[in-house]
This record gives sequence, structure tokens and C-alpha cells, in this order.
Amino acid sequence: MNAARTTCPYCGVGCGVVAQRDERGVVTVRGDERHPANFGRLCVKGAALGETTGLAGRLLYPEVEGERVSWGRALDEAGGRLRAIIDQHGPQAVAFYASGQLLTEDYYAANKLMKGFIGAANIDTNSRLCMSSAVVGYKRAFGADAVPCSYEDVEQTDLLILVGANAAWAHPVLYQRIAAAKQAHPEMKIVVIDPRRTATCDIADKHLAIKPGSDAGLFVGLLALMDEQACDFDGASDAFAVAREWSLERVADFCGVTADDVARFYDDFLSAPRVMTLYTMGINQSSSGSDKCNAIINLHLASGKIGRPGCGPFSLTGQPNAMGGREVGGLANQLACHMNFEPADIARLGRFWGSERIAHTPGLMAVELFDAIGRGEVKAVWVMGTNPAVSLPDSDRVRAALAACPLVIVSEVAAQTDTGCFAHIRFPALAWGEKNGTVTNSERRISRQRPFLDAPGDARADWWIVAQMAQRLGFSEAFGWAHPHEVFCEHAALSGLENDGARAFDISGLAGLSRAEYDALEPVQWPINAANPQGAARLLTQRRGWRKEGKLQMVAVTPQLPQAQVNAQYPLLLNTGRIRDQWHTMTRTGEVPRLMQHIPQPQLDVHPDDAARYGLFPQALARVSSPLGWMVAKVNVTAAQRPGALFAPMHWNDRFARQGRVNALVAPVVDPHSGQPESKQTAVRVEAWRAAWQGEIFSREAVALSPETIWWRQAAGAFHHVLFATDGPAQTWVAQLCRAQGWQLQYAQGKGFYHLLAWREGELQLAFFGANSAPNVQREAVLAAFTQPPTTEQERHALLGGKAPGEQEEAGRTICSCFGVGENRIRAAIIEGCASAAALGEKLRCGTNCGSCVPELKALLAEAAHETRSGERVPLKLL
Ligand SMILES: Nc1nc2c(c(=O)[nH]1)N[C@H]1C(S)=C(S)[C@@H](COP(=O)(O)OP(=O)(O)OC[C@H]3O[C@@H](n4cnc5c(=O)[nH]c(N)nc54)[C@H](O)[C@@H]3O)O[C@H]1N2
Ligand SMILES: Nc1nc2c(c(=O)[nH]1)N[C@H]1C(S)=C(S)[C@@H](COP(=O)(O)OP(=O)(O)OC[C@H]3O[C@@H](n4cnc5c(=O)[nH]c(N)nc54)[C@H](O)[C@@H]3O)O[C@H]1N2
Ligand code: SF4
Ligand SMILES: [Mo]
Repeated sequence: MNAARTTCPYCGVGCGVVAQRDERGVVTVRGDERHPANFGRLCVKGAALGETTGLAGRLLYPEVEGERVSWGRALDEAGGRLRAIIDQHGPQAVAFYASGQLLTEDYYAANKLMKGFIGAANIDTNSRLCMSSAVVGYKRAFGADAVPCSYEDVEQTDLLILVGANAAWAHPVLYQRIAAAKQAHPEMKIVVIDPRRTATCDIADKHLAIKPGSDAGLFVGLLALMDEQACDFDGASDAFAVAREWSLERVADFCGVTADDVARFYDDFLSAPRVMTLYTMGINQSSSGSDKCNAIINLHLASGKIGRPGCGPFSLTGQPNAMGGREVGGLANQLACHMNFEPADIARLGRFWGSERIAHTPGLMAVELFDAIGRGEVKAVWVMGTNPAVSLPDSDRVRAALAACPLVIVSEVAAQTDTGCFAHIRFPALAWGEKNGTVTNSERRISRQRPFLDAPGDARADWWIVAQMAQRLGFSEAFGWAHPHEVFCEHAALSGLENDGARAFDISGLAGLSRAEYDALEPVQWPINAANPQGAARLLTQRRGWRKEGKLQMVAVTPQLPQAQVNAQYPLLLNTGRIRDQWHTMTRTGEVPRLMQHIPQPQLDVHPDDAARYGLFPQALARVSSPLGWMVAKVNVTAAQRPGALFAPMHWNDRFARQGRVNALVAPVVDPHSGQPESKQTAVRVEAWRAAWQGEIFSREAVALSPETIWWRQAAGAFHHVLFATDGPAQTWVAQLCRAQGWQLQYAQGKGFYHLLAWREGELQLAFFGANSAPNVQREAVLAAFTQPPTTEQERHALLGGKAPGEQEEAGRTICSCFGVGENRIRAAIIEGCASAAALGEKLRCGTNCGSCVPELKALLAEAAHETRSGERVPLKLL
């Protein structure tokens, strides 16, 4: 096939990708120089896309009760069972749970079926966990869910605030763009507001390490210094009245930073002609997230720093099509194309769709939806493109609900997921590279995802599966599309229907695209209509929104702390979020060996004071528990944390670890307006978790570990590699396992260690390295022995020691995933005189491709500088 210009399926930056498959089936990708979101750049996840398109682990055929069936049979079963539940219990007894990773066409189809024809609004999406507070913020202020800014604004601003956003890891290409803007204009100020010092702080002039959840205090206090008289907005006097109660001292105390720092930040904001505030999950995932969004928007309204270049409150979307979901009405409390549950909107939809069954009231939001499933009120759920058994708070309760639900349908690309385990019926969906449609990124830019791979097995497009189900339910006519192009044009036409500027989302200018034009569609920012035929980079340029008479609104915000509160039993606050090289529940990135190298197992970041208080040692294991559940993670002692605050990644789940799921601990507390969970704060306690044995197992076939063993699976291509920790007699158990197979054993043991190699006819079957503390094993050397067994006695000995024969250098933790450069080589290069990230790049190539690791290179350089400056001549660590 030819090269396809398509869009990255990961984050909301929405980078253009040129992808190609050669005759041998090898997929290569590069950034699309012509795409305005990235101009050719890709981050490490995007650059590794070619390694995720293999079919190992894919769900390729429909299944009913675990058995492979034809599409006809699977759809008949699913349709029949859904119909029976609707007939007996009414439409409210069924629900869809969709995802910001669906394409707009898929999403539109699912929303149309549920709200338009099944006739209940019980379709919600994982965007509830992600963007719903931002949506409430924009709707309250502007009357529409309309992001006013563009990426190009980051190059035209004087002060750029990143709050609750670790863009260096979560929006890397946008971060690189900000870094480049800063380099070109060093006078541009950057402030990062985050309780922990993240890689994003690398480019910041100032990092405000506020108390977890205290952001609103900072913003409300700043509003008090602005001019109320200049504010011709609804709600202004109330907003100012509350704000005046927040003095500098009160803010400083509330936020846990000095009054000086607060004053300086306020000065920066007030004096900068142009200010942008970029915000993400540190703001949204809060029990008062909607108010925090409005506290930010209030500042931009009151200061007039909105609707012009370099200005505005810019909520960064997380998923590739979170914005598309907001357009089609994927959230349970909105209708399609920015319509609401108003009589006129309902009537308009009824006419357009030709249905008298349009839902009249909002449906259940994610957390309450799964509660309703647990109570047996909702009896069927169809999950598409999301993994709620991992990503929802109190995930054990979500699992119990799924286990008790009479009908669980899952549309997936991965054969094995935590949610898929509960499915009665499974539909194989087309994956990235195969599917065809559109996505919308953070800056409202619609881009095409184009296929460059054939559909594998029986996998089908998500929109097609929905349309087929609609036909089984008796709604053939309204779902008779033959191609996503038809779905797109219908959606575009609806957006313009009786709109006349009443609804922000209007892409009626695209409604008449021919199939060829749709295929050739260049990235374009909505609205796209008669007034803006080429799209629009900025909204609110006239300071008029979509509320009554266009008036904008300020919201009175009373700062709240998190509902999660520490106490004697649970004295620490656990923060959760992303790591650089993993995507969510790891179904794709977790299978790519090089993306597993940066952080190979859940890591718990702890401040040195807390480490000392709770007896935690670097690289040792810790058990973290809340009243709801517990997890085990590897301790990382770091002054980047605030004392009293921990951080753990959200990614690990039962496919990749035992007791690695952070949401087993998180309480299902939500924001009252948006229903978004407080995923960033959980009261926990922590203790050292000392296992008698720790180690690594490499094997040809997967081995089942004893139930008390904690393990972490590592991506290892055709082989299997797990890290483990256990109190049980792992060595006896593994030796028994190997003997039972009749394999020849070779082992070495001593006080506190046990290594074993198992052979069959000269072929390595299994390698076990166990010790009282994590042994040092050279993974690549052991994996290589499966295909190229050692030939000499000396080589076998080296292998038994977990080492490569000869003097191969131990690479250490991978810092640069693009070129596989380890920490130890970087440290060595620093000792040899490399004094900047650029010099390291020249010598080792690290940081010269996607640049995601540059903050870490700088941290290693700073650490080395610190070690010399302190005068103690602490030798640089070389393992
Ligand atoms: N590598 C990678 N990138 C991704 C994703 C991924 O899975 N992996 N997922 C994508 C998705 S869906 C999303 S939503 C985005 C999320 O992007 P981000 O929101 O940037 O990522 P997070 O790591 O969830 O959280 C951001 C920061 O919020 C901080 N924070 C926690 N509590 C508070 C607080 O009270 N106040 C403030 N100011 N900050 C706080 C955390 O310390 C963290 O550094 O990332 C997208 N990009
Ligand atoms: N504690 C805590 N919890 C969180 C967060 C946090 O920061 N902390 N963040 C929250 C946020 S912001 C988000 S967005 C969620 C994300 O959480 P999820 O949405 O649950 O995570 P994913 O792993 O992205 O799930 C996507 C699933 O869809 C499948 N898939 C991929 N492509 C397709 C496709 O084309 N079609 C279909 N049908 N399936 C496909 C994948 O294999 C995968 O199983 O997690 C939320 N949960
Ligand atoms: S920044 Fe990375 S993950 Fe996000 S869209 Fe671009 S390449 Fe994909
Ligand atoms: Mo997200």
C-alpha cells in the first residue's frame, strides 16, 4: 500500500503521521511535515506506532460466551438479548459506555442509536473521567463547549501558565513547541502549577508546588485584584464578592506556598499583555473541577485576555478524539452537535433523524452508571473502546458490577483486557491503521485517520457494528450508511441545521463533501460554515458567546479542598497520572518492549521525609492502601514530591501486574456539576513491603505464578518476562515446575539467591533469577539466549549469572527510548565531559529524535553538577 497521511491515535495534540507498510509487512511512521498540529514532529509513543500494528493479541473474531462465531450470529445474539431487556425493563435498562478513542463517525452512530432510537440517554464515555469538568466550565461561561484557543497562540503569548498539566509527558509535541517558543523568545514567562515537580517544570521560570487540590484559591485571590467595573458579564458581582474574601495571606496559607510567590505570580499575570492558561487533569479530576475551570476562565474574562492571539483559557484534551465525542454528544447529559435536552433541540433532532423516540432527559454519568449496573437497574452495557474495569475509580466495585450484569457486550481491538473478561459478547473492532474516519484535537482541528492496512480477520469498523446492531433492533432505515463518509456528512449537516450561530459547533461547510473530498480533507479547525469557510483559529473574538444574547458569564467560585482528607490511619494523599511511554491501560504501548524500558513497573514517588518516616528505601517495594484496596509499587524517593503527597501511575492492570491497579484505591467521589471523579487525590497509608524473594522469570511459554506472588509482566516479543516478588518458596516451586516438564536443570544457589536455567535439547526453556533483593539481570542477554543458546561453558555460566558473556556494559534504566540509551551510558558520558543535553545528543544520539527525554537528560546533568558543587565528591553512580 502507499503511504497514508493519517493522525496519531494517542493524545489530543492530534499529530499528523505518515504511515507506510512495505512488502514484508513492516510498518514505518514519521511525522507529517504538513500537519499544523506537529509540523513533522512525533513523540516517543507516536514514533513507536509502527511497532503496535502487529496482530498478536488482537481480537479478530466475534465471540459469544467465549466461542468464536460468525458476525451474523454475534449480532443476532446481541440484538436479541438487548431487545428482550428493552421489552421487559424499558430502554433505561440498557446503556452504552463509549470512548474518546472512537472516531467521530463511530461516536455519532452510537449516540444516535442510543439517544435517538433506543430512546434513553444512557450513553456516557470515558471523557467523563477526563474532560467533563472542562465542558461544564466552558458551557457555564460561554454557553457552549467551545475551546477558544489554538496551538499557534503558544508562540504569541507573554505568560504561559501550565496548571495540572504534565505536558512534557502527556502532550509532548505541544510541549516541544512551547519549549521552542521559549527558546526563540526567552522573555516569555512560563509558570507551572503542580503539587509535584514534573518534567514539564524543566522549561518553567517558576514552579508553584501548591497543596494538592488547592488551585482555586490561587485563582480566586487573583480575581480580587482585577477591576470589577470593567466586567460586563453576568455573575461578575457575585464572583468578585467571593474573591474579595481571599487575601494574599489567605491564599498563601490555603495553597501552602509563600505569600511572596503568590504576589509574584499575580504580578506576572496582571502585567503580561497576553496570558494563556493551559489546564488538564490536575484541574479537571477534582471534586470541584468545574469550579476550578471557571475560576481560570473568570480571570481571562475579567482581564480581557481572551479571544485574541496569545490569550485564553485552553483546556488540553487528553484522548485523540475527546473533542469529537463532545461534538457528537457522547456525554449522557448532552445531545448531538452541541444540543441540549431543550424541547426545541429534541424536536429538531426528531425531525432530522426521523425518530419519535429521542431521549428527553439526561442519562446516567459513568460512575453512577456503573453503580446502577451494580444495583441491577441497568441490565445491559455495551462498552466500546474503553477499559472501565481499570480506569474507573473503585475498580473492584466496577468489576463486581460487570460480573453481575446480565449482558455485557465489549467492542475491542485487544483479545485480553480486564473489562473484556466480563463480556458475554465480544465484537472485534478495526484498530488504528485499519479504521477510517475523523478525529478532532484540542484546538478544534478535525483531521482524517486514514487506513493503510487491510482489515484483519473479521474485524469491522465500530460505526459498522453499531449500524448492524441498529438494524437488528429494527431501525434499519436511519442506519443504512455504506461508508464513514456518509456518516460524517450527516453529522455535518445536523451541526448546521437551524443553527445560525446559535450553536458553536457548526461544520455545515463540510456537509456536501464528496467521497473524494472527504478522503482528501486537510486538517481544519471548526467552525466551518458560511461565515468561516476555511475554519477559525480563534473563538470569542467579539467577546460574544452562545448564552442568551451572547452574554458571557463569570461564576462565583468558593475554593474547596479535595474531599479526600488525610487522617491518622491514612495520613498521605495519593496523586495518580501518566508516565511518558505508556498509554492508559497499556493494551498497545505495554506490548512494545522499548516503551516498557523507561518505567518497567508501577513506581511510587515519595518525598525523602516520608520515605524516612515510613521506612521506605529507594528501589524497594511498598504497599499502598486506602480503605478500598491496595497496590504494590517500587519506591522512588524524590524531592520532586511534596511531603505528605505520593504519586503512582494509572496504567497498570491485571494483564500487566498483580496488585498494580491504582484505581482499586481511588474513591468514587465526583464533582457535583460534571460527575468527574476526584482521581488525583486519595487518602492512603504506605508501608515497606518486604518480600522474601524478588526476581525475574524468562520463559518460552507463559508460566502461571502462585496466587500470593506479586508480578509485573514485561513486553518481550515472542517470549515471556516477568518481574516478581513473593514470600513463598519461589525457587522450590519453579524447580518443581521445570522437573515436571522433564527439562534439564542447571542452577546456582547460595545464601539469599537462587538462579536456574532449564533446557530441553539444548534449547533454553526458562530462566529464573531470585534473590532476597531484586537481582541485577541483563534482560537482553537472557532474551537473546532463547534464540541463540550459549555454546561454551563460560557463556552458560555468564547466563546463569544473568549476564551476557564478556564485558558487556550494563545499560541501566532506559532514558531515551528512541535510541535505547540507558542511564549508565549517559552518566558515563557526563563524567567524560558532556555538559549539556545537546552534547549528550551529539555523543549518544539521546534526545535528538522526539526530544521527550530531554528533561531527564537535564536532570541527570543537574544531578552531576550538584554532586560536584556540594564539594563532597560523591562519585557518580556507575552500577
Ligand atoms: N504518555 C501519555 N500521554 C497521555 C496519556 C497517557 O496515557 N500517556 N493520556 C492522555 C489523556 S486521555 C489525558 S486526559 C492527558 C492527561 O494529561 P495530564 O493531565 O497532563 O496528565 P496527568 O499525569 O494525568 O496529570 C497532570 C498533572 O496534574 C498534577 N496534579 C495532581 N493534582 C493536582 C492539583 O491538585 N493541582 C494541580 N495544579 N496539579 C495537580 C499531577 O501531579 C500531574 O503532574 O494525557 C494524554 N496524554
Ligand atoms: N486514577 C486515575 N484514573 C484515571 C485517570 C487518572 O489520571 N487517574 N485518567 C482518566 C482518563 S483522563 C482517561 S481518558 C481514562 C482512560 O481509560 P480507558 O479509556 O479505560 O483506557 P484505554 O486503555 O485507553 O482504553 C481503551 C480501550 O479501547 C481499546 N481500543 C483501542 N482502539 C480501539 C478502537 O478503535 N475500537 C475499539 N472498539 N476499541 C479500541 C483498547 O484496546 C483499550 O482496551 O482513564 C481515567 N482513569
Ligand atoms: S504528542 Fe505524541 S502521542 Fe500525542 S498525538 Fe503527537 S505523536 Fe501522538
Ligand atoms: Mo483522558
